[in-house]
Amino acid sequence: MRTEISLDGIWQVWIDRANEYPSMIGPEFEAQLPDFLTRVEWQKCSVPSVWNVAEKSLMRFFGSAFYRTTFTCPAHAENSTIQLYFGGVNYQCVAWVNGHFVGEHQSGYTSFTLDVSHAVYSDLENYNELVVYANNAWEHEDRLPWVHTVDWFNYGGIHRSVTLVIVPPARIANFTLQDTVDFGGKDGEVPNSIQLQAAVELGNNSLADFSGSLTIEVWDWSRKIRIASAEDQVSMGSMQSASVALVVDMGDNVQLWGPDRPTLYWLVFRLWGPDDQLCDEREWKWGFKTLEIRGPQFYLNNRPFILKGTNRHEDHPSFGLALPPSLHLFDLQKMKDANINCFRGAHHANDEAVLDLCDELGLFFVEEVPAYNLIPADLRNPVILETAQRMFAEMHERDKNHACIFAWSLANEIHSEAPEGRQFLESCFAFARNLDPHRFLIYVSNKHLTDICYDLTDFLCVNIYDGWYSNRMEDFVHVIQTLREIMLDEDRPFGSEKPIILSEFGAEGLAGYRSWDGAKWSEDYQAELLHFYIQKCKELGFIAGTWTWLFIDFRVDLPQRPDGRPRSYNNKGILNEFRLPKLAYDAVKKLYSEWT
Ligand code: ADA
Repeated sequence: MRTEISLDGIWQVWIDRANEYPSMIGPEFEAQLPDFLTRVEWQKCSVPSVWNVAEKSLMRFFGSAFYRTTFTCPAHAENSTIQLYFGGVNYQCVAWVNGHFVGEHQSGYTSFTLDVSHAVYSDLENYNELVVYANNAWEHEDRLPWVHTVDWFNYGGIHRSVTLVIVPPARIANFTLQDTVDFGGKDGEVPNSIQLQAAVELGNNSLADFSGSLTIEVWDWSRKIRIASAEDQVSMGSMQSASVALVVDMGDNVQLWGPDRPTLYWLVFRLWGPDDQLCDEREWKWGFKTLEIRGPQFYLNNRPFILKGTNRHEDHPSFGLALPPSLHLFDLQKMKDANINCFRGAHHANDEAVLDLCDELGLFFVEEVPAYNLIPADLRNPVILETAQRMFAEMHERDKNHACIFAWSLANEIHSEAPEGRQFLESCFAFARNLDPHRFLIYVSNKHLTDICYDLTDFLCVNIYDGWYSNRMEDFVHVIQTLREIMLDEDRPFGSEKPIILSEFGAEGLAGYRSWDGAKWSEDYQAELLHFYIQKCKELGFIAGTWTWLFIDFRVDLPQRPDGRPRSYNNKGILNEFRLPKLAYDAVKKLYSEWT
């Protein structure tokens, strides 16, 4: 049977302070490994963690580190595939098990799996030694977003969980879920029918042929009852795979998922062998819903829906990027308390725990590829395009079955007013649409009236900082109204009428700085600006939602802009970095509670 064993805990680490191993090292390093392991002086560290918060000298260390731990395989792992699953390493990762190279991966925020079957000890009771190399250097042209300065911190290390996975020979390799909630074109909140489709990929990693069956059960865990099921026969040759499409008619005893009532159903997939022995089992929590765009509005489960949102970076002074699940829960609960129903993970794939919590709490999540602030030279670079597409594919593969996903965002503030931006986005949209024909695809723009790509996106996401970096806060209204007029008047340059949301707007509010005259940098000014923007959007009547920038203050690394980022922090959070509320938190909470 499938087994997952967490390897999180206290590991050993050696920081390459002298930059002896500055870049990609691969299989050839194997020969040096035994000497290396005895030569260097190891320290204790936690995994997950980032080295930057461990000590002052490492805060701005951008380079390499080696991690080391040991693990045992359970006895029943014979004939199984043995994998190591990494939740996230920033940025480049190379791994060895018992001195044997087992693989490498490059991407700061997406998860990956390495097959280590060939390297673990055969008796499976011995201690196995795992060595991991991580490098977050800046100088590589193909490392998104680190191709140039970005407005968040380049933390380094194994910043998410590591798990040992024992996969049985006959396995449920993958599944992709889709539901059909049919209201029959009528108003009302009760659908005529609900159907679940599951495209399941199976594998037979043994020398014998496989014949058996695949079942799916849908459980209402609150009532402890099974409410639907389906099954199909399966046969696979030795070392072959198979695809099975299961369709489950759910009848009418299903509650739909949404922020007000995030009802999840427990799906249990089982693969049975010829004499009904259980070979493999996978479980998932699924929320049934229907999301539509009708002209300038979103519809959730057949009712108009307004995105009352924010943005969030994964950051904390004590944890850096490696936030524990309890802190994710704290943040997301404070969002719910502020009547927030959606947020964008700025500007990259988040920890899986975040999406699980969004499913459970009823928060829509927008997940983004870190194609950030790319300039025309970047956008012409085929290596960067390939990296962005690979990152989308990895993000989508991991998170495609979450009820909370509202949209996939393919870029943020790239030069989408330039032909190179158009070319880049056309390629990214085509690539993403091919992998995901159903969910909303967007990019986030700050090019306002000069943007030439709005016809590509399912809805407009506009970043505006009038009243902070330039102009007066009132000036944003003209931009939004003009966008709307262009959309309606000039033979649909956007392709069609579509929702417009304000995806970023805000002001720096230094926590604790109060001002009788509402001076900039004060909490008072920040609250006033957010209040003005949200209130105006409500009055305009055609804005489909707002995502304030942003939820928490976060660490940045812009030494060339010390005046622009006091404390080396971006202070536009409505909470400070220790999650204490500013005046703006209460302002947003009140405005969102009144926006119906
Ligand atoms: C941009 C960018 C954000 C942040 C913000 C700001 O819109 O998308 O990452 O840098 O500006 O605070 O200026």
